[in-house]
Amino acid sequence: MSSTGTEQLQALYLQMCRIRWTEQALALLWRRGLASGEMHLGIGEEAVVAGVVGNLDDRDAMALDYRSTPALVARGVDLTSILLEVVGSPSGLCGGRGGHMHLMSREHLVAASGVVGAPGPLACGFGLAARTKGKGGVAVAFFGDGAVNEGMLMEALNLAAAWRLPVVFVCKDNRWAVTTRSSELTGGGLRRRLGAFGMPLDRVDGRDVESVAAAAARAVARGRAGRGPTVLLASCPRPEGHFLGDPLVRLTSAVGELAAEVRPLVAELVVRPGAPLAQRLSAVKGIGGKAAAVAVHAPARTSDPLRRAARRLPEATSRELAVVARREVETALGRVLGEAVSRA
Ligand SMILES: Cc1ncc(C[n+]2csc(CCOP(=O)(O)OP(=O)(O)O)c2C)c(N)n1
Repeated sequence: MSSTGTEQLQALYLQMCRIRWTEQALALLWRRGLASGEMHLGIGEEAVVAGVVGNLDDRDAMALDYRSTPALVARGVDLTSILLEVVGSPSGLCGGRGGHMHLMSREHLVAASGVVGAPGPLACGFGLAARTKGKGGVAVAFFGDGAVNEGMLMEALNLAAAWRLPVVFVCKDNRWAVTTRSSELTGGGLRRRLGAFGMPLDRVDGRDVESVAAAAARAVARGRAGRGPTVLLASCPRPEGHFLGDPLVRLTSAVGELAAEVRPLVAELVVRPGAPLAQRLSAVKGIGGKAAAVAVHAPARTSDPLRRAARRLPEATSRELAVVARREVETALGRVLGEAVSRA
């Protein structure tokens, strides 16, 4: 690997570690009951996010989904202000009003939405603004595979293609939309659907940060040169499932933990009146089938994007970078926990 290549990989790995520890800090805040609502983490998406965002500069904008914290971290948004926002502090990034799903930073030109598919139209707006400014800026939209079944995303792809907007559409494909396999509800298939608007589509292994960074560099260069939008289709399994405490993941990985919760449901199977037994059994079979699919498609430890990147670096270097990132996140977390205690 050239020395520039090594430096780039080191920078990307540091960013991925920052993202991972921040997501773990969010998990800790949520488990302690300090962050309300569901918690959607981006663990597993580190390589996609670091690889894409590493190609952006101050001219560029990002439209994010509800797994937005990784991209905010990679963009350089202050870690403490992100964590404070998630615990609802008035000193948080959005004054404590956004929660983890609706984060934004005007200064960094980033905005997230809990509405599936919304990053598409938002990125078109950002892209149009960038083109109007004429400084070569691009916009990036991050969304999941389930979002391709939202009309507004299809319209955004069409508009970007028709107007040759400088937008990079990044589909993070984990193959699931909450509890449904995307392949079961995406007519025509993901790749053909995303590639149907006449713009280039680059398929990448979303666990390999260098492949993502190279593909994103090509897509961003096209946008900057006024050659229009690109789609990046990045596969990236997520070990935590849809949200923290995902029952399907727990069903397959922590059976003992769930036994107490499942027992009353089993008892309900024979309670009358209610649906016919055959119908009830068929529902149970459906849940079992989904759990089996989750087990079959569970990401292997070897597919962890951080491990993959670390293996490409000298061991001492990767360890050192991981420590740097951990310290940064621990400092931010310490401040947030301190504030939470003094507010309580
Ligand atoms: C317009 C809209 N419809 C439905 C939902 C409920 N919902 C939240 S996440 C989700 C699945 C999205 O799956 P995918 O796009 O693959 O993203 P992932 O959560 O896997 O990252 C759905 C249907 C929503 N938030 N917005």
